[in-house]
Amino acid sequence: MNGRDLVRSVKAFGSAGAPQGLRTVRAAWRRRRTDAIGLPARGAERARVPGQVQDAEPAPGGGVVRFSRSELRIVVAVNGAVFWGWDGAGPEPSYALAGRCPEPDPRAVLEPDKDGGWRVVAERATVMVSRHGAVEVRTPGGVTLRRDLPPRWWEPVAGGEARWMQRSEVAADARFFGLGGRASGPRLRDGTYRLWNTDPGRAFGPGDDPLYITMPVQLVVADAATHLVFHDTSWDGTVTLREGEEGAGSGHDRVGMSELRMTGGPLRCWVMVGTPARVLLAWASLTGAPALPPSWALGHHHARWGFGSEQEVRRIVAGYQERGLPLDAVHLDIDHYDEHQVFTVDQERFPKLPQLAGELLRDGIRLVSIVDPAVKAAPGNAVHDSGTAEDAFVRDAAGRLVKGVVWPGEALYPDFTHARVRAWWGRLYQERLAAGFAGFWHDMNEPTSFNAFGESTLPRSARHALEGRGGDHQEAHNVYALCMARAGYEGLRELVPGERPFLFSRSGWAGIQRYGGTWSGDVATGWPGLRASLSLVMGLGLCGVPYSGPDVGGYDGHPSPELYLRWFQLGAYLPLFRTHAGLRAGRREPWEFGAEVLEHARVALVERRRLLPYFMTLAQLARRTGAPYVRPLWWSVPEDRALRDCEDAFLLGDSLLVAPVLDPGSDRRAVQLPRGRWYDTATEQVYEGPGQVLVDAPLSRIPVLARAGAVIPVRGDDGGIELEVWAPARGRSGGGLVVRDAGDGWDEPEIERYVARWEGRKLVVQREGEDGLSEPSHPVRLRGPGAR
Ligand code: MIG
Repeated sequence: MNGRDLVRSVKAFGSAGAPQGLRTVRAAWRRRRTDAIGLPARGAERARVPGQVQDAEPAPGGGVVRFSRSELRIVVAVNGAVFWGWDGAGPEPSYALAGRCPEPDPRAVLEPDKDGGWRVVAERATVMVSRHGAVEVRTPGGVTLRRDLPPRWWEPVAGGEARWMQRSEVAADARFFGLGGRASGPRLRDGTYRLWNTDPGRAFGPGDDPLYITMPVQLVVADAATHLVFHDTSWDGTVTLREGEEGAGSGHDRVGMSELRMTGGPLRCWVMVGTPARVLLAWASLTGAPALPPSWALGHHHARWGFGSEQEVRRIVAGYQERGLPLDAVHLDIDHYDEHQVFTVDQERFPKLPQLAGELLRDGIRLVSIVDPAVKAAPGNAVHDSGTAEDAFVRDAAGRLVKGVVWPGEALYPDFTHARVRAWWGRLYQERLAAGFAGFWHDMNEPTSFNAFGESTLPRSARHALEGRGGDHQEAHNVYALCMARAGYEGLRELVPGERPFLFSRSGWAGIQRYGGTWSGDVATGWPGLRASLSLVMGLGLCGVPYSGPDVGGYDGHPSPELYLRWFQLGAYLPLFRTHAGLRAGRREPWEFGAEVLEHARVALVERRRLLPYFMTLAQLARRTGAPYVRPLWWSVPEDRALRDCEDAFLLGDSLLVAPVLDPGSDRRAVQLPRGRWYDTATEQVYEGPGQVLVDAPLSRIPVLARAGAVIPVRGDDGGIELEVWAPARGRSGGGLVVRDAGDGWDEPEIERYVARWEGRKLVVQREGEDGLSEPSHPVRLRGPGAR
């Protein structure tokens, strides 16, 4: 079967021709056969718990507590994060860590506790270990945030990887977030969430789980403190969550519960305690600062699967230009490949790609290319041949190449867990650069194979290098896309040292932010899909991945004009603002939905362009602090219960509150406001928080509120920065940061700090520097009634 046939016959890989039942049986059989050879049966198992405490041995930052059947290593690191690992597990090796494990904090010491237990007291958390191996994390004030019961292992009697289970209790008021990109969040309700990156094979909605990016990362928000816990294990597993319940009146509290079951890998975790901002800062210092996108990547992107030719790309670009609609990037999907083979161009339909790229660039528009990992299994194809020469492709336990089926037909999978393979792959981007591409869109990297093995990925017995340690797909699967992103990112850094790479990836794992962002995958067109796409962006942000966004309009089908517009209006305030859809879906250009939608979409596009300096500031702050651009309303007040449960609005940085319309037929919506004064940015109407208010949401716009006192960098008519200053309430002051765009290279831009305050009846805006206050470096525009 070649790629063109596939496109014709496969809508999604769930409908490849044969009846579903029969195909599943056949595929399951094939997989069993493959894994039967490569994976020995587990056979009988023995259960184990740590047993009684024996003794302990201090070491820098903590020490080792020995139990009769296991030992626990605890290290408090200098960034305030606490590590512990059972059975002697240490923090390294790890695919999540940005570099070496941070140094131990010498001030943290292991000391005996009551009842035969031990404890480590650190600046931000105390870790108590009971004599049976329960591990408790407390705030410095002594409030319990999390209590891990003694873990349990099941070991195959004949030897091999142990399965394990870790049950934890959290406060009755705690709420769970994170676990990667989840369609039903951002608040993770009671249920079981799987940790296995998965292409659902069709457009997904809120009920679909897992999706492309899973991570054993939980952010737990409770009155006493917020904590992030990361179980650094890439194996398949599940997390079962049950929120607690606070006793009303004299009733008893019921604690919240999280139960992690893993099919293998080390039982080790990191815990970070503090405010949400502190926790994300510690997380970024552990797993790496989010890559800073080039400024153009913060603009508007337009994609579709099936532009099909250079003429069509030109027609779309002209459509934007004739209507005066801002456009910053055009993405080419797999239909521009030759026979769906990655790192090739169909010369018939895209004969002069470099020339097209040059023309677009003169108008400030970049070309972005999709990059699929699987390589057509066809000798004579250059990528196949150079990969073969490098011995780059995944093999099975018997040493045979593992073949999957993807768009080019039978295909091989580079083993990105090998440094040499990553280096080879990274060099291939040279072909893309020569073709004129400026950015990269990694797809199908869960990795996906069309049902060739019963699940839509490689057989679990497939072998991987795992940086020389050796192992199989059970361990490598979840980090496959992370390693592919590393390959692309490092390759681009070598090929174009002067420019920040732009890449975003469908799949990923903890640490993917070091290399780029992501997008929501094939979100189903419909109002539930719109809601799911916001859930993914917020949830990923809380896992340390700040740059993402949905397929505006949804991936499949035909959105109604209203749905398209509401999605467009939301997308305009998300880090990745991209219209995109699948091969058979309806069009997604803003002018395809009637004159009214076009006018409103234009307003959203123009506003996005005006806000670019603010987006650049947020990108810079994300890199420096780990704080996502898109934040839940409770970001700086996690103890506010009403905000903690609010999922349909978000803060964009510190200054703006965005309340998208997520339901049809609305022209007003309720907004839960954090404390303080807020202005409707369209009408300047004043609202006072905390509390719920009703705000106008006509078809022409979604409500965007500015925090009183905010100083927001925006693009003025001449292209320079202006400061939009929203009047603080009388007697109060405000301020804001501006991080200027220093080009698309590596220069460190200056951070400008502004304060806004009343001097009598006059609103004064000044720049704060080391030697006092000075005139602002940009023109100031005062906003809010009574400000001028
Ligand atoms: O099997 O490249 O999520 O964005 O348009 C589908 C074609 C493969 C899935 C991606 C989607 C992309 C599509 N791809």
